[in-house]
Amino acid sequence: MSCDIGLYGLAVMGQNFALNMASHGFTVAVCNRSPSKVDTTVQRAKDEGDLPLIGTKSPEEFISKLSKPRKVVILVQAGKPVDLTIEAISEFMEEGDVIIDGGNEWFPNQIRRHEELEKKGIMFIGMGISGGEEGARNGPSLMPGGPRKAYDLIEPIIMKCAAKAGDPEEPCTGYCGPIGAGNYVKMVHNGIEYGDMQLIGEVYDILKNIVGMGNDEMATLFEDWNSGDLESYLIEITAKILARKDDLTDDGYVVDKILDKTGMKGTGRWTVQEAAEQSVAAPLIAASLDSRYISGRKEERVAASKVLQGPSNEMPQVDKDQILSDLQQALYCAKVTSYAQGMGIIQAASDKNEWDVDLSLCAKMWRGGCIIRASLLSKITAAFEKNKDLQNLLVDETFAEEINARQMAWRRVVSLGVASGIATPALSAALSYFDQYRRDRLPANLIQAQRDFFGGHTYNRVDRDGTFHCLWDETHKDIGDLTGRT
Ligand code: NBP
Repeated sequence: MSCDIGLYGLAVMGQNFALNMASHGFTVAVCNRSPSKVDTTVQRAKDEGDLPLIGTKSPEEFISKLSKPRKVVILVQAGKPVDLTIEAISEFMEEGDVIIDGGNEWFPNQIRRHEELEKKGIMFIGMGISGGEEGARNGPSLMPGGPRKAYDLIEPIIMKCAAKAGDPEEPCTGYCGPIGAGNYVKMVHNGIEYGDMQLIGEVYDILKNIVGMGNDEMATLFEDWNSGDLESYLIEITAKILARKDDLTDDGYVVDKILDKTGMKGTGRWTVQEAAEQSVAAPLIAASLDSRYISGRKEERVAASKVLQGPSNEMPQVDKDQILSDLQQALYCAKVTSYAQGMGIIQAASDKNEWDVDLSLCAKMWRGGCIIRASLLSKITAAFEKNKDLQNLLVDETFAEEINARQMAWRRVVSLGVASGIATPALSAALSYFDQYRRDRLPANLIQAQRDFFGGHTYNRVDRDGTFHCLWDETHKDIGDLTGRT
């Protein structure tokens, strides 16, 4: 049998994505470093309806089963294993073939691989995949970046295998841009995911520790929110998580037994690093990353809790209906701000690298299959479709109107957290971002004056053109326009 596509790497993601492609009628050849996973995958293909999938036990046999131009998806652990796999399989490939790495990879690594493979005439695509095991099997969000010619070869396959979303339904995939762009979009997706999760965590903290709600009541609230503006996968699973009883002890809820330490694999950190690299403010994503770092210092926190105190006054009295409505609105505003920051990072990188990433496509691809899927993304898609040059999502007419109208709820939530000693780093960081971004004059004039005072860094004036420096101590006067002076 001559196969349409090959898949190398049969752990959780690879096995499921191979079966996904086969269940869409594509004949798939599979291979893995340890042969036992090949047997498991072949067996699963049989069990799941005799899907067109064949197992191979060596790179040479694997490549020999593919029709030309050959297309191979790699889904092994990111980093060195990808390089080793490319080395092993490319030996048997030829000019015009395509390798697609679906790992969560640091984008410069993909650019390097592209340059190395280009010398052999093999095309390389870095494709971000989101949705975990379930998405890989039933429809993930796929974010490919690489040569257009290579993308055209895989488009018919990925369009069928990606998740579908929207009305009318569309595949959650599309051409992100040249090599690096797809992994970059996926990286920022993960940064936004950190933000969404942290925001929900902060709301949970307020509901539990200020409003005093129990798990079942909170679960019902999240379920209710999931049928409105906040409809999303993460809100949906939060409702389920909160309601889950602990089978292990037959006592209480699982969520209350889980150690309060959040793990991470690095993509959130990359996003924050990249935001700094592109000089784009992404304080909400950074606050989410910082919160994971603080959560990791459990022992220190336990010791600190014995020394440091919160506010000495009683918890503020809250009107329950008011605070629940405020929280819903605050969460919505902060989510929009989070997307504004994430899209800002992608736009800056796209400009710098000349990737020409379409932000409406990013939002469209994230509507289904991935962890951050949310009904809000249809509105974000529409905002960027309406105005390709939208500088910031917050200034889109629809979002501006919504946030202007809901901001008092957001402010009340943040104030309540501050007064109660319950930290809301992401909700607050988003609100501060909003309050800075919406102002035509910031205190940055004073900071620039300080820079000029101690370092002669010069400044521009609001009333005339040119570059100025002031002898602050001596004359307290501007010494004039320095433009052109050496
Ligand atoms: P893992 O990231 O756990 O990697 C396991 C796979 O890598 C196995 O097939 C293993 O082969 C192979 N491998 C290793 Br480890 N070292 C190798 C080497 N030196 N040469 C060849 N193969 C090697 O798998 P995963 O969780 O399925 O994820 C695959 C990729 O997809 C990763 O980049 C991940 O970041 C990304 N991703 C994962 C998820 C998720 O939810 N898990 C979601 C989105 C993206 P072996 O069987 O012989 O040990």
